[in-house]
Amino acid sequence: MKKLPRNLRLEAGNARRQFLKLAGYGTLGLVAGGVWPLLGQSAAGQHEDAISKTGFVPDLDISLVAKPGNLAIFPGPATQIWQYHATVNKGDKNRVVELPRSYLGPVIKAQQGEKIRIRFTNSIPEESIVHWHGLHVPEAMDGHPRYVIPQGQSYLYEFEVKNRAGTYWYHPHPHGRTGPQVYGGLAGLFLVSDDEEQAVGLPDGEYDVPLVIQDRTFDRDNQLVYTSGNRMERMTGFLGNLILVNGKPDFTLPVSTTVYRFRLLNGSNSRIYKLAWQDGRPLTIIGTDGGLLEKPVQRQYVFLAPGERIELWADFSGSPVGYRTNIISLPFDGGGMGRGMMMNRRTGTTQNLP
Ligand SMILES: [Cu+2]
Repeated sequence: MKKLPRNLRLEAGNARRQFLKLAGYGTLGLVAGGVWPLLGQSAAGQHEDAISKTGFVPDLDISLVAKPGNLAIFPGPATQIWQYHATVNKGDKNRVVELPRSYLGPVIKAQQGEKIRIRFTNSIPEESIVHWHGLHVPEAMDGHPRYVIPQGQSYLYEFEVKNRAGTYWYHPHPHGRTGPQVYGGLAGLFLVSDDEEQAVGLPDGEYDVPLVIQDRTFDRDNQLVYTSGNRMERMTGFLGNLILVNGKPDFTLPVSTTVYRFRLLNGSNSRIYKLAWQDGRPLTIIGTDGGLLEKPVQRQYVFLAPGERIELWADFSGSPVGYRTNIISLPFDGGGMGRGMMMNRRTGTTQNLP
C-alpha cells in the first residue's frame, strides 16, 4: 500500500491549559468490567541466584540494566535521567525495541507460553527491583519491594508468560522510591502476543504504536524536578506541568491512510487523563489492562489512571491528506483527590501507583 503523509498529533505541551486543569478522579465502567479472566498463577518456583542451578530453558534471555544517563530532551543542557537498557542474549533480537531518543526503556515483546529470563542489574545509586505490571508471575519474580538489590547487584527473573495478548509494563518497585525512580525515567512496555490476537489480524509493525503518556516538570537547566513535600502534593500526588508522549514534549506521529493500533499507557505518577479524539470521532477501544476485549467498544472518551493501559483502533483511510487530529485530555472534575489508586487484585487493597 502506498503511504500518504498524514499527521496525527498526540497533543502534548501545547495543550497545557487543558492538561493542567486535570485534578479530579473518574472512572468508566469499561475499565472496571469483568471482561478479562484472572489467570491462575503458576506454582511459585524457588528462586535461585545462579542461572546454572535452575534448569530453566528460556525462549528469550535478556539482560536488563538500570543506569544513569543523559538525554537531549530540549535545546540546551541534556537532562539527567535513569534508564533501562536491554540486550538479547538468546532469542529473536527484534523482541527488544528501543524507543528512539527517549528516556523510556525498550519495549519487550513476548509470546504467551514463552519462557522468559531477564538478568536485571541495578546500576543506579540506590536500591531497586523490577516489577512486571500486569503480568501473572510467581511471587519471587514479581519485583516485590522486599527483593530490592543495591547498586551493582543483579536479580534473576525467570517466568513463563501466562497472560493473554495485551499491553503490560515494567517499572521499579522499591519501597518509598518507586515514584522518584519511575519519574527519573525507569519504565518500559512489555507486550504480549498470542494466537487469539494473531487470528484477529490487528495492525502490526509500524502500524502498532506505543504511546506512553507522562507528566514531568523541568527546571531552567532542563533537569527533572520531583517534589512531594507541599500540602497540595501530599493530597494529589506529584503533578508535572508538561505532558510528554514517549518521552517527548512535542510528540507528533505522521500516519498513513490506513488502520492503526495505539497502545496507550498512563505512565504518570499521579495524573489522570480523560482521553478523546479532538475531532470528535469516538474512541474505538480494543483492549484494556486485561488484554484484548472480546469485541471493540466505542466511547467518546475514556479515563486513564496511572498505570492503566488502553488500546485503540483507529482508521485514517477516510481522512483527507494533510489532516491533523489529536488525542487530547479533556478537562474534568471529579469527587476524588486526583490521586492515582489501583486495586490490587491479589489482596483487595489499594495502593499508590505506579
Ligand atoms: Cu505497577
